[in-house]
Amino acid sequence: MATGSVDPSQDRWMIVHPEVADALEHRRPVVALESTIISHGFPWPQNLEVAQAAEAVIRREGAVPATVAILDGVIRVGLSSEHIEALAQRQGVTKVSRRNLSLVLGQGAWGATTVAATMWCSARAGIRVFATGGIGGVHRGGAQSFDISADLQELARTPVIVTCAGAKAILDIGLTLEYLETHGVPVIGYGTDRFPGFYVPATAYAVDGRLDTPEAVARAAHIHWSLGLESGLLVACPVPADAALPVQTMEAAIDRALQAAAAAGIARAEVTPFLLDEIRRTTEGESIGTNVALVRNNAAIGARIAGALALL
Ligand code: PSU
Ligand code: MN
Repeated sequence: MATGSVDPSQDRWMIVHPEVADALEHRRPVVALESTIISHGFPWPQNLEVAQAAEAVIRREGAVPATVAILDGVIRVGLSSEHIEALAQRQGVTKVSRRNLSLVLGQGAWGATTVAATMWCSARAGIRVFATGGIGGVHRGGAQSFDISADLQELARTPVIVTCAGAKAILDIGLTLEYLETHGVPVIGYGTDRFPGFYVPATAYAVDGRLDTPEAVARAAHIHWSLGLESGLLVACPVPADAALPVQTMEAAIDRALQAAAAAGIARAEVTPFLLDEIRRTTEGESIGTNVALVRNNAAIGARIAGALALL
């Protein structure tokens, strides 16, 4: 399998944490985590709590967590707890996707990696599983605005399993799934036939296939990559029922957020953080508990999949 991974000790731009490097070398399960969720997805101090909770869940499931971020112009795959705390407290950290990765490294700056950038870094380090909250997608009105997250292109070209709770309803879920279909990305429903809706366990849209166990997902990925298909696989995990939000609450909040974004002329990389922030404000933080619960759930499932993958 072509992984694009390089010898970490030879790498000028990427430092793999020794614990992560050791696990990879001995084929023990590793799960990557993104950092945009820390710098732009949650406010302080919940951002620190969710980052620590995701790592703890992965450890409890017997895998090694590797949070990915850029510190002082170097990609870090695996952060110390001091690094995580420093990142969570820091203001003005650049949101980094594939397009601006080299620019932020060249500046010696700090950067928070999106799903796209985290996938790319994971593959380069040899990590096969990555857990997040929700992926980016095609925004509502995307056919006109061309606002399509780079996360979708990355899923199309980078061989990493991504566990998520679906994509937020701020997006056009139908167009997002059309895009993934065109680009050959398997969309797997983890214990569900329907694509999950982030705050809610299900949307009206069907997945490509339902798989009910970590072993089944690992096997699907193994077959996919054995064939030489180079894309990622999206594993969509419904938010646990007891943490889900009422659909009406969310739809109303989303409509208000979209109107506010249009009124303020928000565009490009600011769109997603702006909408998430608006929703958080207008649901008076109610969405945060749901968001934390689904990240933990995706981290646990990711760790189990990594464990199953390590046995193949
Ligand atoms: N969805 C969330 N929370 C997030 C994001 C998405 O519920 O924090 C972040 C992820 O890092 C994702 C990014 O990769 O937003 C997508 O941004 P854009 O739409 O600009 O590609
Ligand atoms: Mn965008």
